[in-house]
Amino acid sequence: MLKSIPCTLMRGGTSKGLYFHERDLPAERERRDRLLLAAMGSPDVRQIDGVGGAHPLTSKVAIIRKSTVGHADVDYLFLQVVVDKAEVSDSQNCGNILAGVGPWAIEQGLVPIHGDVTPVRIHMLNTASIAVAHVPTPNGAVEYEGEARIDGVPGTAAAIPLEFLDVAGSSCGSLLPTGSAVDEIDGVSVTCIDNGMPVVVLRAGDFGVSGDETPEQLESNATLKSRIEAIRLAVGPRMNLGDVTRKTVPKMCLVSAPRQGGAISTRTFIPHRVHESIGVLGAVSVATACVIPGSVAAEVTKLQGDGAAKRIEVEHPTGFFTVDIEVEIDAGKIDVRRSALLRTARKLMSGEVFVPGALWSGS
Ligand code: NQM
Repeated sequence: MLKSIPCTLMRGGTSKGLYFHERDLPAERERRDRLLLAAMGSPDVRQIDGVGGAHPLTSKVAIIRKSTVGHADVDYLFLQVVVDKAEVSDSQNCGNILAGVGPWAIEQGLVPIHGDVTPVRIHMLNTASIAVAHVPTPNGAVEYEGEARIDGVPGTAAAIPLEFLDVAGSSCGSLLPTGSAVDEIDGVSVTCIDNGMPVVVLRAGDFGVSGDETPEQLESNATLKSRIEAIRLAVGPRMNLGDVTRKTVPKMCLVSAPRQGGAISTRTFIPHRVHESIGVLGAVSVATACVIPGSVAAEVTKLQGDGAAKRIEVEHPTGFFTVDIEVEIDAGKIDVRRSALLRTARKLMSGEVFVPGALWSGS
């Protein structure tokens, strides 16, 4: 008999996924992952026998509970359910799915409403770091509708500002995990950076592309993909990520000079499909690379203003991603003071997802 598991389908930023309360899933990881694969319909490129959307950006899971640490309201574990392989990865965080965590936690009664905007402190388990989501709660309820627009999502919705407090080096141990702003790998200059997401910044021109190709054009370039994957596998251990063959990090970001009046143009492999826009923490990492002298990003970026606090418009295939960062650089020491940005989210459906009963009972 099919087994039902309570969950909510939500759009978080430019991603979509299932949001679960931790208590509704088995604690044992293998059993939990088998159930999530079945819920999403993986492994299958079409995810036809599940609710996944047949793309990494729509095959995501958030598992949430009341926080076990004093300085947060809720704990959030992000899981990437791989579309075409029987793999569920916790090797990365996701700042887009994060946008739905605050509204979900309030509606589940995990966080009380505080006036018109309720701050929700979220302990992100994948990277042991804290984000604060400012969730609109006028009239004592979460408001999803509003006038904020984010590129990559049609229409408008209520703004959910997100602030990251301590994400620098949260996956790799330090902001510049190789100890350098630029390294040579396979004859190519790369910047390895982790301001919330491990990213390898590469010059598009070094790969014979301009950097304003569509995701489809880049994905159909087999030579480009294999060169980028070879660099990814080589830098993984140098970024303290170990063997990254089966990991979804580091992300590989081709950068070039901005074309639309922003600070930098990006095309990001995540790491095998090309992002339709750019990941949240991926954008924060790239924006941070823009202000680090000598980095591959700094060479092509066009920055406004001189102060430590900057608004950086990261261009991507479907528009701009605006990141506010404050980075202090003193005698070579880099101190990331603040990273913040705007997302929106929408509750799409709440109910139960059905999975084969045998998977639930573990037989
Ligand atoms: O970088 C896609 C996304 C992401 C991750 C990816 C993300 C982030 O757009 O914080 O949001 O890079 O796999 O959802």
